[in-house]
Amino acid sequence: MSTIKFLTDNELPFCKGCGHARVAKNTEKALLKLGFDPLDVILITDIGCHGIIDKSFLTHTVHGLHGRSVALAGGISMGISEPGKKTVVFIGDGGATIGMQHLIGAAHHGLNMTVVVHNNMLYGMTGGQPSEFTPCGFRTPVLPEGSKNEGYDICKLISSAGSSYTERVLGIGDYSDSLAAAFSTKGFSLVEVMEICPSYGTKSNPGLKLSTLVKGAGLEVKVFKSTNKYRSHSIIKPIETNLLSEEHLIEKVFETGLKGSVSVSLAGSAGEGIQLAAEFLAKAAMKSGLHVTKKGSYPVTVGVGFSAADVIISSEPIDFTGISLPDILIITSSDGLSYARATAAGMNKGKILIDDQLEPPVTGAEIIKVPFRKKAGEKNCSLYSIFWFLNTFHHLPVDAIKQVFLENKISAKIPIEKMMEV
Ligand SMILES: Cc1ncc(C[n+]2csc(CCOP(=O)(O)OP(=O)(O)O)c2C)c(N)n1
Ligand code: SF4
Repeated sequence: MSTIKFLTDNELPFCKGCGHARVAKNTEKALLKLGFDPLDVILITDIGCHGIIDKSFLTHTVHGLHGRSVALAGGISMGISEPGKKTVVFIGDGGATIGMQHLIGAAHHGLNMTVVVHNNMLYGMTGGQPSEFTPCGFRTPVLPEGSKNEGYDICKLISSAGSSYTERVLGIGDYSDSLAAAFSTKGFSLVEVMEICPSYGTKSNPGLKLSTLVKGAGLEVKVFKSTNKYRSHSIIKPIETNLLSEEHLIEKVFETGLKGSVSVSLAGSAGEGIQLAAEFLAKAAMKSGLHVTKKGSYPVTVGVGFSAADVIISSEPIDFTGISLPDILIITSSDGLSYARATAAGMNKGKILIDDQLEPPVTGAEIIKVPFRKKAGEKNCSLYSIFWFLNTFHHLPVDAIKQVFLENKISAKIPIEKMMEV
């Protein structure tokens, strides 16, 4: 007997009798039948009761915004072109209502994934509001008189949009063969699992049987004929290279004596190269054999206002990418100063490197004024600040940042000597 498991031994997180638990168990059974390894499977869930299952799965898991799991899965499945990997989406009828265009688009373009719709005909997690899947007459706590509208027949919609395998099942007993049929279909497949939420659906509709409800709603329990098979000429082509391939590996070339980690926050203005400077620092650290994380923040109006980035470099693996208070805060403009003022106020140690034309913020950190803008101008002050930082404090070999700079086309425009001035 196989010792492979897809679910942890922890109790599943749903109310007693919730059909979502059966989906999880049938999914495990179907994946086992097909001989998958847990790390061959990427499970994408989103907001709702169905989504809290991801902590129980031993597969890769990604948790997205409500109704956006199919969109996330589209990117993931196109990025991972390795055969033998399986992208599975769990979504509720609420999420499918919100993200219906993603479902139709993914089916239409034959994106490689299986969507398992947990259709309990209401929004479970928020107390039983009706969704676009709620059948006529079905009562929910906020619709005690029963829905006056027909719900969507997602299987009809999706099979006509181009799904390669579409099936509706009643969410009782063993339906792992149906899931296995979908999981082993190339391109887009969908299984709609019909359920009644015990906490809201059953309470509002006492005595109602699932099969009676489904039949009464005119929803056929069957495999739906595909009206548009997976097309090799699909206008969206899978990405040829694998996002997980080693193609973009940055080789270690330099040595560093850094022990532990250093966190660097950069705060400046949009258009002044903050993200590029952070990227150069991150790459220089990678070339020095360190672990690195990099994160950028900027307003939705990307062309104006602040631009900020956090970089952690470390001799040890980094388990958390956030920086609440950095070891080094670099401020290159007044936008950056406004953005970083609260961070500076919280710092009781570390260093703040700030452009010498700015009034230093209130802080317990050491303030070092540097003529970033005067030396390099507004376009290059951020990049210069990174060179200045490494030239002065030597957390990384300066040759590492020089090499990153010279490998970038920016080096054709700026003489490296300019960056090296301290
Ligand atoms: C865009 C958006 N709208 C509304 C919400 C609030 N919300 C959180 S869970 C939920 C209900 C989820 O229902 P469903 O997707 O059917 O999953 P279930 O809980 O029934 O498994 C709602 C409306 C949200 N998080 N995001
Ligand atoms: S509220 Fe309903 S959908 Fe959510 S876990 Fe409980 S029974 Fe399941």
